[in-house]
Amino acid sequence: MTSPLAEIEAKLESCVPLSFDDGCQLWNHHNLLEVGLLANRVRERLHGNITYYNWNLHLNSTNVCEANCIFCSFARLKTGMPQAYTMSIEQAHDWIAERYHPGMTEIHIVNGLNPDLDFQYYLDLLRMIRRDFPELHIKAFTAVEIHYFAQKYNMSYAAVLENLVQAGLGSLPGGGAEIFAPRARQKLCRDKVDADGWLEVHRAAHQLGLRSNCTMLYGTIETIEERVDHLMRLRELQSETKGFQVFIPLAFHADGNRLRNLAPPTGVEDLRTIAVSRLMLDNIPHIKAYWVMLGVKTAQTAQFFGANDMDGTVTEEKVYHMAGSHAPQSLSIEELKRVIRCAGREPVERSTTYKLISRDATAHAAVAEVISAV
Ligand code: V47
Repeated sequence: MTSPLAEIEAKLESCVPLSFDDGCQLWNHHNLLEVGLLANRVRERLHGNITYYNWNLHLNSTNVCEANCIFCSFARLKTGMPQAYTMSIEQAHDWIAERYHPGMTEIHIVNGLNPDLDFQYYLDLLRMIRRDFPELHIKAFTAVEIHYFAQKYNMSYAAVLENLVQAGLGSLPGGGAEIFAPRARQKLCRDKVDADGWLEVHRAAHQLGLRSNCTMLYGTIETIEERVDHLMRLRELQSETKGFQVFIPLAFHADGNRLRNLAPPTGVEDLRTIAVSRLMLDNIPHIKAYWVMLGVKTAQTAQFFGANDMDGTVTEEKVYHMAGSHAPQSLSIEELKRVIRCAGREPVERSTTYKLISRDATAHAAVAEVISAV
């Protein structure tokens, strides 16, 4: 008897992109291991035994946010509300200085949509980091924030991005995509830019030569069809611009937000989402199992279900910890390497844009050998 996944398998073997129906079938297929095996084959074809990580730091310089997203535990609607905060540039400097170590390569910045800040604040923030921490690549501001700046300060997306790049921006993170389908998006985050706008910001960034990441929030109220639609829309833009470097599925966390009565995604759903993403997004090179969001143990397992990246040391994360993540606040480089090795993969340090970072000649030779075998 032929396997129900035989047709999909044949397409994967001849590198034919999967269809909408294939995506739904993979999500509904009863046997997670069969789906995982297909995803792992693609993952190993692309990346061999390598799992990437980086040495990074997170900064959220304000959590004041006009958007009232019902899944969010991090934001506070107005300045002055309990737990609302906005760092001055000096405070942001000190926050980074307290956590910075020579050798770190990236700072990841995501903020609320704060009505009380002018554009100069963001330019000053970037300039301060470029001046005082020149080794850090600045991956900052989701497409939702870029759209907000464009509207509020009356500029085109390209003009916003060009100004930010001149001040030090290096690439865009993938947040704010949530779920593109209007039915779910209206309920989850009606104040945010819609799907077309989110995609248009990334298109504008790619046209300027910037690299960016992309995400999908899963496990709230979306249907399987809406997830597949989301992946296909990302794949479509990627076939046009080739600017996305990594896809990061983001599992819903329920503590402290208005969807707290929803049961969060289980481990099986987490692994299946990683696997289906790897299989559907044939033109996006990397799939990240973000350990803060999945927990270290599932992120390790995900390395055999399609993922080839764990994210980095992170160093104080707020968005997921305020929503109930029990993962540690940070992992050291040694811990990251250990958990990747224990998962049966070869840890390789990367820059934000997936350039190999080798801190000694032996590591360089070992990695060159692994890469040449792929
Ligand atoms: O945009 C917010 C999501 C995103 C919750 O680009 C939630 O490398 C689940 O985008 N449950 C921010 N998800 C995080 C993000 C990210 C993280 C790590 C790496 C990169 C990258 C990007 O987190 C938000 C939203 O989609 N989010 N609240 C929640 N309760």
